[in-house]
Amino acid sequence: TVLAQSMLPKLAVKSTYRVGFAQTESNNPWRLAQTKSMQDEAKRLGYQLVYTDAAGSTAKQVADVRSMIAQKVDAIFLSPREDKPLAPVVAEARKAGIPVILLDRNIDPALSKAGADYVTFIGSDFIKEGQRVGDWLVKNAKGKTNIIELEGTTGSSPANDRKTGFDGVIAKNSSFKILASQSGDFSRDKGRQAAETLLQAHPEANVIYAHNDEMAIGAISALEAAGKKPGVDVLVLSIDGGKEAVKLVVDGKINYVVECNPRFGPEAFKTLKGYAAGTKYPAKVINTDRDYTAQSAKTGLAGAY
Ligand code: GYE
Repeated sequence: TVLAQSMLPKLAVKSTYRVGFAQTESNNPWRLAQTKSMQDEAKRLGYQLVYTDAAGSTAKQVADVRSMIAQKVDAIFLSPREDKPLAPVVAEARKAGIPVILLDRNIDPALSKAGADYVTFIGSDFIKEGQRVGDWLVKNAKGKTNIIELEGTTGSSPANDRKTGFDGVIAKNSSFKILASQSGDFSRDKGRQAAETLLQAHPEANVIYAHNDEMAIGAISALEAAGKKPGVDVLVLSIDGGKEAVKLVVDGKINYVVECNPRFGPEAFKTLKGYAAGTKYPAKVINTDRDYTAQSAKTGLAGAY
C-alpha cells in the first residue's frame, strides 16, 4: 500500500549509483549467468557494483549485507539464500536508510514485507514452475508414475515453492506417487548422491523431478551408473534451462525443462531507477519463463544461457 511504501528509505535521483549485489553462491551456470547479467548492466550504466559471493553460506551472506550497510552503498540487491535468516539484515538496511530489492529468491512474507521492509521482489513464479513440470508429467507420463523428487536448498523459497507447485498437481492425480523427496541442495554432486541412495531404496522409480538442472545432471550420472537409461527407463524433469540441460533434452536424456530466467540485470536496474523516480512497485515483479521439450529444445538451444 502507499502508506507502507512511505516507510521505505528514499533513493535520490543521481547520474550514478554505488549498489551492492549480495549473491548466494557461484557454483552453477545459473548463478554465473545471473552475476554476469548484473555486472554487464551496471557497467553499461556506469554504476559501481559492490559484489559479494556468500559461497553457499547463509551466515556469510548476512555478514556481506552488514558490510554493504557499513559501506553506505546507495541500495542493495539481495538474492537471499534462505527465506528466514536474511530477514533481520533487510530490516537493518531499511533502518540505515538503504533500500533493498530482492532478486530471484524471496524472504518469508511473515518476516519481511514488500513495500515496507524492501521495495519489491523480482524473480520467477516458482510455484508455477513446479506446476508446469507436474502438468507436463501428468500429460506425458505414459504409465511412468513412480516419482523421486530432488529438492533444492532447504529453507530457500525456490525449493519450498517448486515442491508446493509440483506436489499439488501430483496430489490431484491419484495414479501418481512421490516415493521419496530429499534435498540435493541445488548441487550436481549432492543431487547425484541423493539420487543414488533413493534409486537403491526405490528400484521401481521411473520419474525423477529435480528442482534444478544441476541436480538433474547429477541424477543422470546416478541412473547411468545403475544401468538405467535416463529419459527412457526413467523420465528426468528439471527447472532452470541452462545450455547443458537443454542439450540433454536434445539428446533425449532429459524429457522436460521449465526455464528459470537468470537474466536479471536490465529489470533490476530499471526498477532501481524507477524507484528513485517515485514509481510504486507491486510486491512481486515476475519474470517470464519458457520451457524446453524434445520438440522445442533444438531451436531453443541458441537462446539458452
Ligand atoms: O534454480 C538454482 C540456483 O534461486 C531460482 O538457485 C534460483 C535457483 C536456481 O542455484 O539453479
